[in-house]
Amino acid sequence: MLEERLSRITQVVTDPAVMAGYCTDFTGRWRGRAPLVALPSSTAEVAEVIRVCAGEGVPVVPQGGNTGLVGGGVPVGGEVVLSLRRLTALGPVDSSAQQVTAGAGVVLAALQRHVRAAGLDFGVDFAARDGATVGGMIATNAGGERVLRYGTTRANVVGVEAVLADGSVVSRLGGLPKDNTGFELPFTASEGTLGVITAARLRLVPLLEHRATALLGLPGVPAALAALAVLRTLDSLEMAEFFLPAGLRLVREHTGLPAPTRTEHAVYLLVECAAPRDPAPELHALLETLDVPEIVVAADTADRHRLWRYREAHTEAINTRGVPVKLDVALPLGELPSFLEELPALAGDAELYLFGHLAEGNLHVNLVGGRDATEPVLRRVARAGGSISAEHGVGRAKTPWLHLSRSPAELAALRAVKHALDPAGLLNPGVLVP
Ligand code: 2HG
Ligand code: ZN
Repeated sequence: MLEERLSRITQVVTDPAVMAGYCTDFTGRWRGRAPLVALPSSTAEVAEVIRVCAGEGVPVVPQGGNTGLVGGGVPVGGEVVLSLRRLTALGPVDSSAQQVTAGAGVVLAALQRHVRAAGLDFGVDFAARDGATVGGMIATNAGGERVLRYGTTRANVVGVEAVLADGSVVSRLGGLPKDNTGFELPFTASEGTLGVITAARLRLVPLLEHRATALLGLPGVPAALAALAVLRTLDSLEMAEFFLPAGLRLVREHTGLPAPTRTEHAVYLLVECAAPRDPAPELHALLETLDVPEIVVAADTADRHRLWRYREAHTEAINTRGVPVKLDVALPLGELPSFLEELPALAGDAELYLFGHLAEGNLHVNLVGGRDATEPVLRRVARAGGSISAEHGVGRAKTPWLHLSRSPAELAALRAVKHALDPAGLLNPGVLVP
């Protein structure tokens, strides 16, 4: 019996009440059944679990912090959930190489605390930092709030260790920034379909403790883009996040926060600069040259975090309205104004909440209730030369729409790679690869 065989190798959970947390996603939209959850505590255990499941022909859904939003980490019916949460080893920070090795189950906030204590930082940060894990971030190539400065997770990984579908282990944790011994196996953004990431060698960046944050109230998206163009002349710019009045109202109801500005504005742009020396004087001087109706400047760290909260609390505030359809899309910046004008009509009778990462044209289109507007919205994004999945991944949510962003030749190549590495379709079936 599978349960018996796996229990001999590692920790196994079968209690339905405990399993529920592994079988349902954060939004409540994606849920399924699993015979059990396996919680290995080492790479060797992961390899053993994979070997046993392969032998029994039982598919496996790898799962990190279960903060994903596209149904890529929860079972549908009958897959074993392979949770990597117990792989929490954190190696010493190598200050000369500016690197660290982290287990797949290390939570982003724990990684941040660990490397900041050594005067360094990790270049990726986002609202789900207290739950998201290193393995999941790599498997989805997570983006977040600092992409304009440090790139997505891909740019912050030197190498990974992973278990393949046959239970063999591939390990590139040596930390060599230069190593052209062939092409890299494509684990980044593979969403658990090609291998199970168990650890990673991560690139670190200098810890910039001096920060300056401001919230701009603007008359529209074109004005926000104009402000962004000027702000980008600052080397210290690290964050340019936007939200709209509807989302702000929801966040305020949910958090009890007061209005952030004197009057309501059509668009809010949250910007943050970080530098080795106080970036506030240059940010404030630049802001004075802009024609912006209202600017609120953070007075101290607590105030900075308060301003962030208006943006970061969107996801949890939207959940209070019901189970949202989340369309995480990206468009070329020049296409944003017309897309946003058409969006309410495309959304139909659904409640529409919109926020995201302006510098990458990454919009989080959240729809609650009404008719499912996924198809018209994604088709419109594709027509504009955008991406149907900017930073959350494809998961189960976007698989039917992948052809809108990838050509037939690309889809055939994806299938060929999947087949080569996982011929029996053991790893995360139904996710990403159509
Ligand atoms: C964010 O930017 C996350 O806060 C979540 O990517 C987006 O909830 C969402 O739609
Ligand atoms: Zn985001």
